[in-house]
Amino acid sequence: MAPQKIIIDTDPGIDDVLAISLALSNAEALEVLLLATTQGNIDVNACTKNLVLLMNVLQQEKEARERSNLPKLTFQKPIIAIGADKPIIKTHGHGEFEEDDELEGYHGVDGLNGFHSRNPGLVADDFLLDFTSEDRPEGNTKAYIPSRLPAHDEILRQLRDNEPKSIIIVALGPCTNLALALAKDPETFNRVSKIIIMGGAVRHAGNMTPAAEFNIYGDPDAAERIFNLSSPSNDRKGYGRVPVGLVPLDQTNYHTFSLETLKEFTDPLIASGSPLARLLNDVFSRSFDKIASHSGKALAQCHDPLTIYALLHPELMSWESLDVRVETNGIWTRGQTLIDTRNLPRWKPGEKGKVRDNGNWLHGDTGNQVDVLVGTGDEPSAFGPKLFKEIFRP
Ligand SMILES: [Ca+2]
Repeated sequence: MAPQKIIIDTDPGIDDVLAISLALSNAEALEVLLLATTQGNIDVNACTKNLVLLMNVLQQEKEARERSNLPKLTFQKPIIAIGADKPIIKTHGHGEFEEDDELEGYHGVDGLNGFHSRNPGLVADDFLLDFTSEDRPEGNTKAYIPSRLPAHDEILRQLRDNEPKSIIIVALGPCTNLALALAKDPETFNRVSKIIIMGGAVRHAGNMTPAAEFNIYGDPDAAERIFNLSSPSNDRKGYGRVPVGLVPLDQTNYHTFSLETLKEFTDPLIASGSPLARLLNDVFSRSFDKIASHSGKALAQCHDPLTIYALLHPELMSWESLDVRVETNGIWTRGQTLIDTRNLPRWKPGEKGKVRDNGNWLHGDTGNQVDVLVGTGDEPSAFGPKLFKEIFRP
């Protein structure tokens, strides 16, 4: 069977790096057409720089594996396009409250726990010229095809140039680029076959605030517009429903790996000269202290990698269709992914109830119908070894 064509929208970020490595290591199952960067873990140019670094490392990994007896990496050069540098409506979110700039986040100051400063030269100083200049410097772009279009236009171009319903979009950061593409050309955007979003905390606390998960909090208005594509009301606009899958913290928080698992896989590969193992070991081993100080348990959570894994193993996944809505106005709850937990009887499509249904939560033909990931067929804590096996395929 031909590999599934996908677009990955991403804000790398260390768990994005693992997720993209997982996708590109499985070229027989997934064909990554486009990697679109967005604001999120860090500003969009820094995210792009991290992505360029990853692609350069993966190119080195490809070459190293050619020389070794490890399984070859066979992915085609993806396009990279630079996306949004702020949320669609307001620069709400990270900047609203005074933050302690002395403290770096989970991903470090550069989004890769300082890997750039320890490895200068992996990304050309003028890498941004690849995306803007007519005469791009030769040699910077061996590992990817730089797009001069903004990410949302490149997403639309891919959807236009490929068969309708042949591309899945995977969002590993805030949904800003997706919402921009939808707003610009809804007809073309609705050619997408499915959208899978890492985000939300459905029956679970948030990780950015008590209510909100990071990616949804990063652009709640964009997320809500994308969730709306799953509603029967999108059908009434003439586009049909677009299946929207959500891989929430309810699952991702518990799909983890330990420092021991990381080292068990990467140490021997580093010894045999794997640039990718070196990168993953370097950026993740520096996170474990931070994780332990924050949550008490030194386990790395696999938010983004689990999202790609779900695409690779549809037969293992269980989903529940829920009317998930995004709080776009709350003071303390902005970015919350809300479901109706009132246990009231719901009406069949077309049926009318006898009481007022505030917000149309009970109607059978309104609201969102988001497929929420509720199970992955195994103990979440067993995820780490499976993940590393599918990246390195020893
Ligand atoms: Ca991410």
